[in-house]
Amino acid sequence: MSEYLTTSQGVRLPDTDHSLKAGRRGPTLMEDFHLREKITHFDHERIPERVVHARGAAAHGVFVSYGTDLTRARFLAEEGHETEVFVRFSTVLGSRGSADTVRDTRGFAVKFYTDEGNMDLVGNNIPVFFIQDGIKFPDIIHAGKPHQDREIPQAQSAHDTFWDFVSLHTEATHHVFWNMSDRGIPRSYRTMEGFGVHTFRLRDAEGNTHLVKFHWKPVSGVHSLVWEEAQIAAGVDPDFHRRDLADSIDAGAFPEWELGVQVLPDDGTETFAGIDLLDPTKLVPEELAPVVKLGRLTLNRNPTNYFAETEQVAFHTGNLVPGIEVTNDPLMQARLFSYLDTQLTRLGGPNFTQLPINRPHCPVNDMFREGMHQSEIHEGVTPYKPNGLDDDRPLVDEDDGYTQTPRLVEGEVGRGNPVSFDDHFTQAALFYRSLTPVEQAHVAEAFTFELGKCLEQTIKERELAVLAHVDPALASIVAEGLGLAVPGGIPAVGDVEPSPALSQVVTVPGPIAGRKIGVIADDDSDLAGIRTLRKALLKQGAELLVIGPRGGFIGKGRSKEMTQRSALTARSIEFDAVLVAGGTGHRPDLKTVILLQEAYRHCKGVGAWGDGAEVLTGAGIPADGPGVLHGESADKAFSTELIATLGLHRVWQRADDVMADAVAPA
Ligand code: HDE
Repeated sequence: MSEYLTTSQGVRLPDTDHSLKAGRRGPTLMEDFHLREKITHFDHERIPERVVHARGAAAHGVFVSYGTDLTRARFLAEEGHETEVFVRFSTVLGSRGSADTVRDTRGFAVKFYTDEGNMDLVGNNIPVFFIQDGIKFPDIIHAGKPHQDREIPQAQSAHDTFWDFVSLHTEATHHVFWNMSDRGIPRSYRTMEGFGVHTFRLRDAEGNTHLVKFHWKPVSGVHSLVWEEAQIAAGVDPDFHRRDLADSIDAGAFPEWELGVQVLPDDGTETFAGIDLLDPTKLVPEELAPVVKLGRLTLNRNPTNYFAETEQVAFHTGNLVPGIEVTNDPLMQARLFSYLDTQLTRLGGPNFTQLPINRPHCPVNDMFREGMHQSEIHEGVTPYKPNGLDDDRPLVDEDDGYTQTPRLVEGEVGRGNPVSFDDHFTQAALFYRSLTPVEQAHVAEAFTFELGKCLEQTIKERELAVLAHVDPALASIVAEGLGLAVPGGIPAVGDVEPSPALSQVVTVPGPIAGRKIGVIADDDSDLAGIRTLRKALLKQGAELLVIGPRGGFIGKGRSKEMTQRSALTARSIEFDAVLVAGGTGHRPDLKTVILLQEAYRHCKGVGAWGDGAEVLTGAGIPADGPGVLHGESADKAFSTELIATLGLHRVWQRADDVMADAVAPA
């Protein structure tokens, strides 16, 4: 890289601020090759955004294997084996500049640069999908994207075409329930589970096989936002998740996940406990097949250039290494075609695998030459096999090369699903009934909101009928919220065995690394208390931010503390808990009141030490409300209680008081 500014041809430039003109006030000359080159490059700086998953954020990291006998894939089989990875998270529906916190499925795509070639696990944060057959993908995406005429609404499903489609295409029901649950609005990428969705086949060195479902389990626990918070964030900080990911890596609070698999017998039936494993609208409850951990992923480095890395990275479900195979799931089969195909246009030709972010970290010899943007200068004259001119090189590896497990394929050619794909409602009911009451209330609220945004009455009525199939009680709450009648005479799913693993609500406090705690303070506040608290939180990897009455410093004499936020720049969504420091004397202004009330309403830890409690009372926060913390000082007892509250993520006991009305208005 030159120290001096140059043209693309390496010619040094004395001036890049003025174009070449005939006279100071004269016309610009064609002769100005620097102007023309600069503008031409600018004119072509955008590539087509991804048709889905356009909005994303990514990070580099490392995967360390725990070792397993299940597969011969070295990066999993060998204990302690380290593999570099690049992970891109995304929303599905929105354009590249849309907000992070919209209600949507999140992509969770992992590229393992293994020493046996690149392996991509292109998953989501939801374990099931809208469609059973890839041929329906354009339909669900066309329905979910903004309306054809006005191109609104951006990045959301709360509109007629989405609900028109899913209410008719009932195999989407299970996925829709996940989207309407808290899973549709994650707290951060750090607190999201990931799923491979499809059933995969693992093969060991002896040729033994198992069917598996991949899971990513976040070390920080699985947590979400509440809907109002997500909506506020979409306006106040559209980069909410992207910022959180980058900030936590910068701060050394590295996001971590454990990779695991549910192991299922490969007995030729491709069915487990009555569940068709080739149906991507079905999950296998963890209570029936526990997740066996295979290794740990740590994201420890931010990209240095968004375009070169996050935008140009190309994941492909067909990037597999020996020992990991796909199954006949018709959704996966279509994906195997789609990724490479879309990338040819998005990345301008067949050589995008040579881009630094896509290039394997092991030696490559694919015999491919030519094509747009070829950046290698190959040697030799024999990019073909067999050849006699180069001793028939490159060699083929008959022992360790990628092979598919032999499997018998026979059947009549035709279009249609097996009958085992017919039940669209039982697993939606399984999911819904496995949630705690507060999570169920969120689902009811989300359906009511989304259908409330639809204009066509018939669409609302049709979706209510779908809900009645799944759970009549839910259907009647939503119907009441919409002011419609509950559809009658619809056969509903009977008893199902709930799967507690599907709920996100925790009863034992989890880790709080990466969490943010806002402390409202002014010149009179107990700054020593703030420092003690900050130390205690830092030990847990959490960050304390001082919210002052203005920018700069607060405090008197020599004791000063920098304010990270002022009343104007602070909004509750940024914090996992909001406290008032002892000694804080100022009467709560409107912004402080809103800050505290939002935090309280969103069921976050709220509290004060010393006479800071008066600010809380002034903001209308009930002193004896659930999860309202009080301390004489910011001592150990206070920080211990705060850490435990944060570890539970939210004070859900409060939800009954503040949210019930929103679900079913009188
Ligand atoms: Fe994708 N999907 N998909 N998808 N998908 C793409 O590939 C597609 C599906 C997923 O961060 C595209 O390079 C079809 C399921 C993620 O770059 C495209 C079908 C799951 C990402 C494409 C599916 C996913 C994509 C868009 C039905 C979860 C973002 C640009 C057969 C298991 C990857 C691109 C990234 C991206 C097609 C279904 C996850 C068009 C045809 C199921 C995380 O090729």
